[in-house]
Amino acid sequence: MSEAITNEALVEVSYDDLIPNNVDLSEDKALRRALEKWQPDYVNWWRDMGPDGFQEAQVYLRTAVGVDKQGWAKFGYVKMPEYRWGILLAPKEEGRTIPCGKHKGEPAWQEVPGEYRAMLRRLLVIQGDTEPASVEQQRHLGKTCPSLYDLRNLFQVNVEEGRHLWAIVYLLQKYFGRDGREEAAELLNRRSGNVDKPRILGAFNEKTPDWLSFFMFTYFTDRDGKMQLESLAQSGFDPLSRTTRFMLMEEAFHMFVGETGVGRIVERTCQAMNDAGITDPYDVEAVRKLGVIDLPLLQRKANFHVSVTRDLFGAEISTNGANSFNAGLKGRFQETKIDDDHQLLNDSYSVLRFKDGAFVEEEVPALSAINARLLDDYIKDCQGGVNRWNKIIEKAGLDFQIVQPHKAFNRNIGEFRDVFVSPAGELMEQAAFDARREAFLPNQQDYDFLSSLMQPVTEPGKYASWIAPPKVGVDQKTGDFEYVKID
Ligand code: BYC
Ligand code: FE
Ligand code: FE
Repeated sequence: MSEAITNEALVEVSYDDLIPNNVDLSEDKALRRALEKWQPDYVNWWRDMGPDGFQEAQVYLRTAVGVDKQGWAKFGYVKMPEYRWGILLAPKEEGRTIPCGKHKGEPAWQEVPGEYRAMLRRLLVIQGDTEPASVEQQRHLGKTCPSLYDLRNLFQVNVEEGRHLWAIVYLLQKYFGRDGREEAAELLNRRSGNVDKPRILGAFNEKTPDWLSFFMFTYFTDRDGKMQLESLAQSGFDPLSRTTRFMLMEEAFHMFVGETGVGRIVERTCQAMNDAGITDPYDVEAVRKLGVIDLPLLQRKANFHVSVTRDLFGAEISTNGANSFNAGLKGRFQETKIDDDHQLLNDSYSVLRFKDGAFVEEEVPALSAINARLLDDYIKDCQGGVNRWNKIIEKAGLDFQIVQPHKAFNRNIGEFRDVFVSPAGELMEQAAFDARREAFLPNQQDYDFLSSLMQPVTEPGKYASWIAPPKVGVDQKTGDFEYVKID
């Protein structure tokens, strides 16, 4: 088939042209050989598991060919399998030192410290695994896009997650020899949602069945990406710090897609309700008849995505977390801006726990609460966009607020894994929770309704009934720009 030919053709091309990079790829023979072996498998994976039905489409994408202002945002039409997945690291900071843990103040490592090799590899593999997983989760969405603008944004997110995988594979292959190459191969072998070879973390095996899920995912779950990358950007292993600092620039766009996506849905719903004279947000039947998404359903979706994403922070109190921080492999959110000794041997941190049938705030050793603290920072970071969604509802004169559920709601990892609480935080018996589950989390009727709304709109400048147009186009393009040429 033509795929094999394409792959060979790609391998023939100069790697400097094919893979924009600032890591002297052309000078590093061993690394080039490893990447040349991995790249055709990657392209095959992309063709099998990437966006279904759009491999030949011309998509108006941004490609990063350098880390400076000129190289960072080059727009143009490209077929996704031919996207140039650059390997780009943030510029080296001369004299950078390890910001935290027991090696604080020592020069940042330019090579893998032997004693932490296994720990570091595990962090890289977990991070790397999420990137292709999200592409797999989103691969069917193109067929039901609400507009060409949204379709293009989906694909931009997808190719950047693909590039994030490249970024991690670069680190594995350059610094971890044979086992790095094996892990790089495994990253292409696991599959989201597959019972035999699932992706590593829970949330990345969930389905992303509709566009509301996609927007909630990019708002809430890509934000876990942001927080974890922020924590790895503090790493004493300098190549990891530089890699993740560049990834964070792309992450901002993913969260923008999520925030504005949900915001445009909220806007459209409020507008349709006002036009129809509906004032009760809970008059769901009337609202759904307008072909828009009712606000209580948005809340249930948020409850789901928020709780599943909080599990990605690991157990609140965690030896793994303590060890990685103490080793200087990862730091806290904005570590260098925190005013303390950055070693935390004598500090404590207050963690919400469930003990003897009640919630209590307990002071625990700060080192063991590294995950708890990042989760707290994440919850704060989530609130801004939620407030902006609520502003839209308030401006429309409707009485409704989207809220983040209680920390213990619907958790499968950590302190609250065995507790049943409502989104508002009331303790419940399991039976009572199960009886209310359909009010707390998206139910079958919700999914059926959403699925009925998911009809593709591919005429330039047109939008599905349930979402408002964006305020501005991509790259200053105007309303009817053809972001994706499908034929
Ligand atoms: N599901 O001490 P524990 C992104 C495992 S998202 C399944 O509780 P630890 C992106 C854990 O692996 C960012 N298993 O937690 C977003 C361990 O297993 P082992 C991804 C889980 O290790 C959108 C055991 O439970 N990056 O980039 O301190 C689109 C006990 O672990 C889960 C990272 O996460 C779970 N939810 O913290 C695209 C950064 N939670 O080793 C991309 C790298 C825990 O005993 N990873 N376990 O078999 C880490 O820093 C840490 O591994 C975690 C967990 C924060 C994930
Ligand atoms: Fe990513
Ligand atoms: Fe992302």
